[in-house]
Amino acid sequence: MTGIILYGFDGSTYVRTVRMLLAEKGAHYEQVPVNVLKGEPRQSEHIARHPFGKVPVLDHNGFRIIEAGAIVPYLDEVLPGPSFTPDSSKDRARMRMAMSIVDSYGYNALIAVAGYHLFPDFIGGPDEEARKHGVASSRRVLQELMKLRGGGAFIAGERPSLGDFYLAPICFLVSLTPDANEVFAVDGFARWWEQVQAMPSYQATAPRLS
Ligand SMILES: N[C@@H](CCC(=O)N[C@@H](CS)C(=O)NCC(=O)O)C(=O)O
Repeated sequence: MTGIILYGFDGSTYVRTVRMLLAEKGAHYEQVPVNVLKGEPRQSEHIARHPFGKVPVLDHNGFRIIEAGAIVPYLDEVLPGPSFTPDSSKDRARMRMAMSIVDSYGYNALIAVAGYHLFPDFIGGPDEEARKHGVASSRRVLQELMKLRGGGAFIAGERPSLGDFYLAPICFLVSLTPDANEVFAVDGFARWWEQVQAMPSYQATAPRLS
């Protein structure tokens, strides 16, 4: 028994990042499906876990961790199985750049596109200008992420890393939209996306969106 509780529903991209890693590690865990689209992260029960009202939250044998950028490196270190942190300093830097770029510039851009088509109410109603801006910003983010790769199959080398687990779930949501072709028409993206979609951990964590 690993003593892991993951708070957050399957539709959350950051929760899927954690789930992909847990799947790769073959770890058993309990999941409490705090639903973002129903506003559940902002209810007092969850604010007690995460004061900024976000998922994922992780509990490991009573040790509480918030923020995906802390959760996934922790799990990668403490769980047995293959490591998803590259051995070389340059590839580790690539992985960390990717995680930070997704956090700082990628998530909002890509979620503006996904949200416009898939959950407009959650992003304050469909806003055509915001969608167009989101498409342009998403392309810029994907261009930079594909450029920082050192020629490997994945973002930080020939094996998947935490950087790929950060980017893949949000790309999945965009892939369901009519803007996918335009957003994904970026040098190097098709090869990366093909490799990611073939990963069992990606396939095993596909959310059922109703
Ligand atoms: N900085 C946070 C971001 C997590 C995040 O944005 N989660 C989204 C779901 S993918 C969320 O909880 N949104 C709830 C809300 O904004 O109301 C992390 O790295 O964990």
